[in-house]
Amino acid sequence: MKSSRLECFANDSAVSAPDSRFAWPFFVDGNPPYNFVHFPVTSQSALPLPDAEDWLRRIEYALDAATARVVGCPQALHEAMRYSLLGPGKRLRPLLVLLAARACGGSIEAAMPAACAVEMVHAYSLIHDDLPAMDNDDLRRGRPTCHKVFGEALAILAGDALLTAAFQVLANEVRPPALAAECCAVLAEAAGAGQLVGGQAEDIEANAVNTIDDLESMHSRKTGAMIAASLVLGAKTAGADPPRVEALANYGRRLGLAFQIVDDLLDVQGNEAAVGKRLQKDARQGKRTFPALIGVEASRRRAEQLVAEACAVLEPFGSSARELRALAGYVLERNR
Ligand code: GRG
Repeated sequence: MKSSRLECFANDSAVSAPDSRFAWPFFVDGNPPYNFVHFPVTSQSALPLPDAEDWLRRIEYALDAATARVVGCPQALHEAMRYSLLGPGKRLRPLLVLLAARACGGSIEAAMPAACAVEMVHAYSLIHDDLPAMDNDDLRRGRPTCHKVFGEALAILAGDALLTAAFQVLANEVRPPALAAECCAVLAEAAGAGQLVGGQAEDIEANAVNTIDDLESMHSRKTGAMIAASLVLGAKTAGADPPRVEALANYGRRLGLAFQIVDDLLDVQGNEAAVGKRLQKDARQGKRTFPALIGVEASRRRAEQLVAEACAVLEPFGSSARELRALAGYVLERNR
């Protein structure tokens, strides 16, 4: 029997490494850094992408490799970081990084450090959001939350470490260094006090959100900014020109808001086993949400409108953005 708390995703069958187009970060000093562990991706097959499993496996592999060894890291902290980072999430943000890079003619290999970085920041934000001082949740991605497994103090530190690791990956792995610095600045802005953290602060502040405009503004920062930043990072690693970067940011802002509206709808209408977290919490806490403010039907129409606008922005990209269009449809239809 395995003794590690990570046993829930360990799978002993070795799977060969993806092809050589995708080198980073599999080799350290010329050697594979660890025995490849294949994290299950079958539950994600609802993604409307050709080769969805292949995209996701590459992301899982890179996330695993990027955190396989952290020199000096105590074992319990390492396990807590990997428990949350490698748990069965949808990987929407890293996928957006890679698809944006593809839409701009870039390579997956060059975009992968940024894909890992956004998922690290996202995992940190989920750990901290679940803490007793914030949303006080016991279930995330269908499993006990990080603080329920590792304790509150270690969960806080695991979040801190993942946030820091995100910038380390960008700084070390994005080339050339000027582009790495630019990517750090993009991610810092999206994750910082004006966007993700600021949006979260507003969300927990009593009476900060009263109108639909307040709600859209708060969620644009809390949810939308990281989604838009994912697209910007993918575009930048592909060397896209400023109009293309801005078009993808625009797509991301609309998609991010639609994603949040669907999140609110899932809280009302979703299936807890599929969504993997406690539902009906918003209503119980009297939170301002899209369905609470404008009703279920109007919320769905608003999400559909945002997705249509997001897809319209992709017009200049032609067929190279077909996966991004498909992903926008998935955001509307998702059940988790
Ligand atoms: C603690 C700074 C800080 C921020 C927390 C992420 C977040 C901000 C709160 C999570 C609460 C929440 C339900 C937000 C709505 C949208 C959202 C970010 C959902 C979670 O993202 P998914 O659905 O999760 O992409 P997976 O698990 O699939 O990665």
